[in-house]
Amino acid sequence: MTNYIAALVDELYQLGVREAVISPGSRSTPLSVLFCEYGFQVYVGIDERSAGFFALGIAKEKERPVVLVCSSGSAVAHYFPAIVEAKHSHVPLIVLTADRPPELRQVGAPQTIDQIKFYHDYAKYFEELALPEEREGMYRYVRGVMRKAYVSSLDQGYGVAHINIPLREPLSPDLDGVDFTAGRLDYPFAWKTGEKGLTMDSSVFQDKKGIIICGGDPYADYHREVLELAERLKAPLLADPLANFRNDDHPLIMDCYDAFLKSDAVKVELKPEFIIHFGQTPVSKRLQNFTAMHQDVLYFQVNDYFQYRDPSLSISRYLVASPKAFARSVKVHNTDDGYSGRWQHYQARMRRRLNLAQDEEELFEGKLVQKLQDSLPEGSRLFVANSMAIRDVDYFLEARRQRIKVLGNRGANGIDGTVSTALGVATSGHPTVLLTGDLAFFHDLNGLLIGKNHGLNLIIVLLNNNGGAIFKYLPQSENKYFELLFMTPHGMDFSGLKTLYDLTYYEPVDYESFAQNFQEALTLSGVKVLNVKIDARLSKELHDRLTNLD
Ligand SMILES: Cc1ncc(C[n+]2csc(CCOP(=O)(O)OP(=O)(O)O)c2C)c(N)n1
Repeated sequence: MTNYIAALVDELYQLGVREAVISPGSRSTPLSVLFCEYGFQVYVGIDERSAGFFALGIAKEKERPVVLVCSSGSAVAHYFPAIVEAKHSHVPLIVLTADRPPELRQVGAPQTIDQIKFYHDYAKYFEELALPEEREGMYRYVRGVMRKAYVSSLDQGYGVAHINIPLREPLSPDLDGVDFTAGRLDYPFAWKTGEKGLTMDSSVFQDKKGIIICGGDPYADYHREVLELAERLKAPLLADPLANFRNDDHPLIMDCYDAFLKSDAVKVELKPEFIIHFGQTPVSKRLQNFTAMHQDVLYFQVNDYFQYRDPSLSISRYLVASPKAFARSVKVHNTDDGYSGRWQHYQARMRRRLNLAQDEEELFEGKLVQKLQDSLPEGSRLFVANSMAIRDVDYFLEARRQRIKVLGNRGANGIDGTVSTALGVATSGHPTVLLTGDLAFFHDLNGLLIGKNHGLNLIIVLLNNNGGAIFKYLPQSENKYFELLFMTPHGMDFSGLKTLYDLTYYEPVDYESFAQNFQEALTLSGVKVLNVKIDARLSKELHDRLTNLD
């Protein structure tokens, strides 16, 4: 527990917090002792109500967040008046409340109340910490939580961040063995907003190898500026399918990195010195593994507002700034040192391999995505369901000069609401296609009624592998209950939808009939379903073969 809490304390100091106002108690022992040991300016207030207002006064004067630390139970409640004032007068506070571990909750343990989201909307940010664990990943995790608390207390109007901290006995930290550097990144996290973000010293990019990651963003208005930035920096631009950078065949645009970053040797060879990330967390899990592997890299995230997206626990700089303005503000021009060429080499090799899908005669998702890309009219919307559909688009939708918009629900990555969201997109009047697996489709069959009642035009390409085939790629595939609990085959005959929802229904049996049905569907109004039956076993084999470097 000692170094976990030490990392928390150190991170707050690195961020610029200097004062901690502590009220006495047992459960908060590791926090209070380690704030003292670190050398924070510690003040002690016995009554938490006064302590809260005292911290408020410091924060008003210093214009930086002040930490409050208290024990569990009613102590937490006494901060409330100061927190109310902090919310209404916009003063930054970081409130750390110690709590009992889960096994001591709701069992009549002393000094135990429900502290979860205790301050309701009076706190701008709440998070419950995990119980302390002494390992590197957890040190980085706890530092990440402190960053979110710190930035939340300052971003878009100052206010209160509340972190509830469960702690298990023994509670005394080991002061002989404490290491405050546990989990530190090579570059301490820094956060800049507005003007400051745009006037940062961009020489950090000068003559450095870097990559630009563009995650999904349905409202992105910065394609040109970011591509020009990539050109100036000679940085490969890793384009998530939902980022819509794949409407261009620019040589710096990478569109199949998920496949070639499978190789550890390639991950090592392509190590960058900086990363600039716009948009959401990319679909690619391997890209996350890549950033997690290179945590000593200067990793910038740039967004209009603070939304910490760091599942690989490696971000070192957060800039709250418009991506467009930020991209323009970086004036550095790098010379080509061959780094982007290495990416282009793997990109070309991988794309050649993925294109072998075109030789397949059996119906396979990869080739269907390629066929779909060839057939989508200009201006189309392609709404892609979660699970394998979005992964197949990530692999097989190549960057080319085209004007289509790819959308998906990657906020919570659910397989729910897929049909309804696609129908919502279709109200735009643009040709709209939904690419979905069968479980995601089934999950939202009800949604079809809105399409019928409102006369909406939507083509649904149903990749029907009779269940949740994504689980074939996961360790669950070895489980003896695999079919029952994960694959969940349903054997449903979707042709009944024809009469149920008065829609047009096709069952293409090969690529030729798929192309014909699709072309016809483009000319018809209403909802059209192309139920493409796929052999999940063969598909897995093809994925394994085609999405690996030869
Ligand atoms: C609402 C919701 N429930 C459960 C899940 C977990 N889940 C993720 S993928 C998946 C299977 C999806 O199957 P399908 O849509 O047929 O696509 P496939 O895996 O076959 O490509 C499930 C159940 C989820 N993401 N969202």
